Amino acid sequence: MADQERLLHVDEEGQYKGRHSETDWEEDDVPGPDSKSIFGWKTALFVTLVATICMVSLGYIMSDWAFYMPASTSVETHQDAPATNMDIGMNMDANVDNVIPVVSSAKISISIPMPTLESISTVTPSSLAPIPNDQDKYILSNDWDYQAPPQRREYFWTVAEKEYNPDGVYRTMILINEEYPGPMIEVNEGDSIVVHVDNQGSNATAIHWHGMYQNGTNHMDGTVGITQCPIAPRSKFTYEFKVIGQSGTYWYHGHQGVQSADGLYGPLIIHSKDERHLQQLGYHTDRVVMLTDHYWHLSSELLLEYMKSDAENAEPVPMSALINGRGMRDCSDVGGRRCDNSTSNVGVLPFLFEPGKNHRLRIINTGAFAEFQLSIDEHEFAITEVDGVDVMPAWFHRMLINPAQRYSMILTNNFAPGEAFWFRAKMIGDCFAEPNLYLQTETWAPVRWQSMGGGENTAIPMSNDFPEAITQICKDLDTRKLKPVVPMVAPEPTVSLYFRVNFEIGGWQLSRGKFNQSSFQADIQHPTLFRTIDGFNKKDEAFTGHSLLGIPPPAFINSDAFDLEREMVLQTEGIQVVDIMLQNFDDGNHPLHLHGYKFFVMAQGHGYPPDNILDNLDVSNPLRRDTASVEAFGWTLIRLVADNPGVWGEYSSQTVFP
Ligand SMILES: [Cu+2]
Repeated sequence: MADQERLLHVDEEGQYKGRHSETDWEEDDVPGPDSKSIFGWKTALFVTLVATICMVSLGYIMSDWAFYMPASTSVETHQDAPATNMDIGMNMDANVDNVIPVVSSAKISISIPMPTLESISTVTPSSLAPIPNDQDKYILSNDWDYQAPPQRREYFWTVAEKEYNPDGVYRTMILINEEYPGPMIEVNEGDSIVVHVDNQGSNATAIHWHGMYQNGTNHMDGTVGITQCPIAPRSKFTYEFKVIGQSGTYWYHGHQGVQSADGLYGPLIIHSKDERHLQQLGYHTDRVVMLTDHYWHLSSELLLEYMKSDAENAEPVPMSALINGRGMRDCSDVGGRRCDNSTSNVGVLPFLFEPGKNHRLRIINTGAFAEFQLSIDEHEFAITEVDGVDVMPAWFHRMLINPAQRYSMILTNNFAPGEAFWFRAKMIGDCFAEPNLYLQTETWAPVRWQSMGGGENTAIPMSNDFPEAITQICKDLDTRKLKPVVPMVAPEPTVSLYFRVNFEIGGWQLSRGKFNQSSFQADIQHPTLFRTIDGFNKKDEAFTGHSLLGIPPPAFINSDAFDLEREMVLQTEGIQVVDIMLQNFDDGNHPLHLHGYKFFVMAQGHGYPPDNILDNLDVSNPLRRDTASVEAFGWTLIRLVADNPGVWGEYSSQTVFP
């Protein structure tokens, strides 16, 4: 099997051939240690797809999907201790008496002037002076062995609270090995990732691997209440899964409550053996650039405030924008908070590039809520990757990136030695629910091209922003011109679904996000996956679908086995091609992320979808990705080849529940 076919499951004509389960691999396809077939792939392809509508955390909408495999399966969890001490953030919707007014000091109605070149230069002097650079860890080595035999890449992580000041202001964060952001995982396709998590924090936790197919390891997806119980404090859990059929830029993050907003995240990079061919533009250096909206309070506090009675879905407004976990605030302007902006972890690291060569930046929005607009003065850049899918280079001046999305950009080589420009990362503040006295929406970093002979360049950029108007509407970058390098025709749908995305105020004046009539409430002690496996093992017809028509239909919302109001489960049998029309009746943009898959983005728009939408789709090679937004009062049509057995969450990734 040719590598490209293997990668994307298409034949020479670009027709979809179906996903390879582990048992499809011939022995010489992926040499290396045998992997377990937890779900018993060999027995049958009896597949169910589940969608659950959820609403937990910083608000917004979630749903799950699941595929199923036959009875007589069991799931090993590597949990050392039973789940206890269920962290804030789950199941709190009906009980919000203990509200802590944590953000009240930030709600003051004045408008905030944008930072100017002068204010940036004076507020962030140390960004222009040499800073001890502890962030080389996000620069990928040119010596990486793409052809290395498959191997176990093993990591040992301790998760714990730490007082930290990413932008100068101290706050409690939840960090891995006291690093912020977390360590980079870098592997080849075909490797196994093994992460030993030791939770020394005060609350429960879990780690989700965003964008990983987890084909055969659904229980390693890291989604509390869907695929696992949370990892209790003082206990350990080992994640182990093999990376098959995907490559590119991904990330991991806490998936209990909104812990990624507390610092619990990092990059996950997968190299294809063909990476340098799939990427159509060559590049000399390769690095990860994470953009984060930063808060000064623990997410557990913000969550209580957000979910309380009468809050009406006013999402917490961030304070600062960070690049790779760093920013810089003027400590005299932070409302008396404990602040030190002279420590070596504060500031903005300059980018230094060699002229005459191309450079790849893997941009990840690791934030909880804000969409970022990104540009580098006078630098047109090519986008060459979207959520792990290599795309033909397309040129842009500005990038819009929503939470959990990734884009690779290539900077080309037409700049002179010694030149310097501003890299501008701006949160689109127009989409914030309310003014915030302390909000600094923008952060800048100098992009410097090495001086003659490779010498140091310490120039302060004097460059100007592009003249085009900046974006004030939150929605996805227009991706219609981004075409996957390896083409795939979107197959005809076998199932069509309509999800109404909305917020509704119910009892006790509680506002909750909904898909149709359902708002997810996780059962953290009996996750969806475990209940479903039990149901199949017992041949319970409520779970198998036999109770409906005597035979399970190809796809149905399973309201027999699951309480529709709190867990909307779409179940499929066999491989189905599922169209989902998401229509957003809320005034906020919602990035939606499906676990275990990439889907086709068929069309997006504002208002109501046109009546003839299905007649006018370009199915020849639509963009595939794992996180796409449905804009305020807009719609998005995605198409999914449901072929990955398991229970998969679909979430609004703004909740940091991607
Ligand atoms: Cu994810």
